[in-house]
Amino acid sequence: MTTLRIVLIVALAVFALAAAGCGSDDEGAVDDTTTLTETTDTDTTTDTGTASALKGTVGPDFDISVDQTSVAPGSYELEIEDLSDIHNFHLTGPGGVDVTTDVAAEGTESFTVELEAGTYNFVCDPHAGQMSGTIEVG
Ligand SMILES: [Cu+2]
Repeated sequence: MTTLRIVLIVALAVFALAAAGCGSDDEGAVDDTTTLTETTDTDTTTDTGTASALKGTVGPDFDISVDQTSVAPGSYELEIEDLSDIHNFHLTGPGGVDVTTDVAAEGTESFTVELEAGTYNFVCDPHAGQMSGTIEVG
C-alpha cells in the first residue's frame, strides 16, 4: 500500500509540473505576441511622425502653387487649399502618385503621398495651359 501511495504521489507531482510547464509556455507566447504588436504600432507611429508637410493652393483667381518646389524623397502630408469652385489641384508623378481635388469643391483636403526622386506635375485640369507647375524631388 505504501509503495502504491508513493507512486500515485509521484505521478500527481509529474502531472502538476507538466501542467505548470504548459501554462508557463502559453503565457510566454502571449507575451511575445503582445510585444510584437506593440513594436509594429510604434513603427507605424514613427512613419506617420516623419511625414513632412507640403502645401498646395489653387484659386481663387487663376493661380496654382505649392509652398516648396524642391523637396527630398519621402512621405508627405499634402494639404491642398482649394479656394475656387472652377479650379482643382491635381498632382501626378513617379510611383503612381495621382491625387486631385474636385473642380466644383472648395475647402481643404489632405493626402498622404510617397514622393520618389523625379519630377511631379501639378495642374488645374480645366485650365492646364495657364495653371500648372512642378515639384522637383531628389
Ligand atoms: Cu483652373
